[in-house]
Amino acid sequence: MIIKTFDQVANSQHSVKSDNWTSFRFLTRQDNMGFSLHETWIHGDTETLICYKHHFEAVYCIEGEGQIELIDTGEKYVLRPGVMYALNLHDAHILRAFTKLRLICVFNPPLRGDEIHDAEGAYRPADLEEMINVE
Ligand code: 9YT
Repeated sequence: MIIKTFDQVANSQHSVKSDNWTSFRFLTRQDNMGFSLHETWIHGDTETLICYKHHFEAVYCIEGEGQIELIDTGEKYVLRPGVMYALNLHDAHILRAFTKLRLICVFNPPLRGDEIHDAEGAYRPADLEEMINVE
């Protein structure tokens, strides 16, 4: 069994701060669960363009008010506690946080734990990460 507390994760290299968000990665690739599990805080009054080309992500909102806008269709969805969205089509979207959002995020394949978004709002594919680590 694996048990980790928020404080342990927050004080580790698996706590990652970006311009618009801070992500606490409770489970990462090294835990060999087949997915990673994060608590992510999206900073209030921010807009983030995201397109996870190489990953699937499910997101469950537990705090805050926001909105997701799909780039392809312009559709907008309310984000508030109790709402889950899953990016099953690698959907390009804008994540708007009207207040600080607390989100529980699951990634498949799992993140290594220290990633931040590239210019396109994506993380590198896992196999590329492994090649870089071998070099
Ligand atoms: C909802 C979302 O994708 N936010 C960006 C950060 C990411 N979820 C992460 O790595 O925790």
